[in-house]
Amino acid sequence: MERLTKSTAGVWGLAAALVGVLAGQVTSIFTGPSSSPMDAVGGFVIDLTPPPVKDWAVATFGTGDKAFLLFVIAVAVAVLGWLAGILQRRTGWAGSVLLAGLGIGSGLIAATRAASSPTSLVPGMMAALVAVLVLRWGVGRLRALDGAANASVGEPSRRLLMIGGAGVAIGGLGLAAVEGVVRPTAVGRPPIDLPTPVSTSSLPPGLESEITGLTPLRTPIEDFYRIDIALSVPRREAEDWELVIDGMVRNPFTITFDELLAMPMVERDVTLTCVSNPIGGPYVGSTRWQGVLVADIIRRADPEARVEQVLSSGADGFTASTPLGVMLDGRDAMIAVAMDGQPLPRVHGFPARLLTPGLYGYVGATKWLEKLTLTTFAESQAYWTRRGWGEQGPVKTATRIDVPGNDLSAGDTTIAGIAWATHRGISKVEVRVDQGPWQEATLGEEVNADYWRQWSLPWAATSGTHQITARAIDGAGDVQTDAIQDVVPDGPTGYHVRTVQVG
Ligand SMILES: Nc1nc2c(c(=O)[nH]1)N[C@H]1C(S)=C(S)[C@@H](COP(=O)(O)O)O[C@H]1N2
Ligand SMILES: [Mo]
Repeated sequence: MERLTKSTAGVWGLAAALVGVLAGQVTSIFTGPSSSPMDAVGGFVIDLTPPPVKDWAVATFGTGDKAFLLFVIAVAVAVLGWLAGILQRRTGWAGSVLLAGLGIGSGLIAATRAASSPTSLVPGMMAALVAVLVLRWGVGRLRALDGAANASVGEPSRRLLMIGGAGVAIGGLGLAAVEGVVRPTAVGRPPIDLPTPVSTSSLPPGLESEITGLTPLRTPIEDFYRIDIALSVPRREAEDWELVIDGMVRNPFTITFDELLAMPMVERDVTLTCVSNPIGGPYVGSTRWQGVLVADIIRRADPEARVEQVLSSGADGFTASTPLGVMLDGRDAMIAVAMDGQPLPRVHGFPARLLTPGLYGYVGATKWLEKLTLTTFAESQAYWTRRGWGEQGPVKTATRIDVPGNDLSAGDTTIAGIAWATHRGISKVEVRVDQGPWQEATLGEEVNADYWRQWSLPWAATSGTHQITARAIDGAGDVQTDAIQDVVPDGPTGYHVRTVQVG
């Protein structure tokens, strides 16, 4: 009876690969999250993913796009492991070479990514070593058993298969456990003392107190959307954080977090949204931000006349190019250290991030901020600009209908939602039911031109299917365009239309 069948070898290879990944992930607990083989390879894949595929993933999986990517990588590792087992059985060496190559390859990727150090190589090497040892041991043993022609009548092959299976299961569970241990700590909010806010003015009361289902005027931080290219949340501590200001300046300098906190602070209520937020989508949030004006930092650096943009870099390798004019035109672009009166949560950029009112996040909201380089657009392109997105990203006028839901009964109800045209403000919102006339909605109190505005309109709903359409008019009197445009390359346009069934 042959014990080293093709499938036994395949299962062994798969187990070896997964145990190897597990060893790499565990090692990365000591060498830092950016050295995790899964995250490094994931980040590498994200960087290489063509924009249409990335858009598809975001549209299909939303913020779960990263979990989907990690799943795809895990499946790929399993398949390659299987293959390695079969190769090892046939040749006695090729499977080891394949697994070693995968592990070392992931180490090299980790070591060449932003935020890496030479030790980033270690988890990949460890993964390679463990995977090869497991593969060689298992396949070697089975071969030996096959070689001993009259081996016992017992069933070592089945036992070994079971060991292999257990290895896979333990590997999988271990991986899940490691993720579970490492990740939640990354989303917390380290305790730091913030200077007393300069203004303590409160927001006006929001319409949500009367209209259930309407987006609250201020987004609870735990509900604030998260979009970034970072597979594992960068962990930067306030004590060793530094911001480098360099480029075409007469006075390059570096400041520590304490020095930043000692500078004059401002507090502003600002709406932040993503260029990839589809019409009616969830990637928009509003809160109070506290920080230091970028203009103060720029003035201290003394820029040369040719500077056109500020290229900001985050710890995850992300960069954004913000037009210099926008940072100096009084809109109060800031290096934010707090949102909603609390230190930034890690997922939102702890300890400091950029925030530029009126621009999409990819152009002016770099999280885990590390560097500001004053330069020209020709000299350096930002992360998304290099991938085909617009160089400048002013936020387009948008309106979202929150209520009513899809199913309601005939009678008096309320149509309500939010509208934003950040930095231009919202002067009017109009609503239309089916092909009826545009009706002016009641607006919530204005917070400021950089903040979204709530709106509502009473509606006597009649039975049947209805289409509700909403549009906004910005502070300059410009009506939101109905031309439908996709999110690529500089943000979507078109009206949010909601179809409702009235019973
Ligand atoms: N370091 C870093 N900063 C980043 C990004 C990123 O990928 N990395 N994404 C940007 C994009 S596209 C958006 S929309 C905002 C989202 O900020 P939030 O996650 O705090 O809501 O962050 C911006 N800042
Ligand atoms: Mo974004």
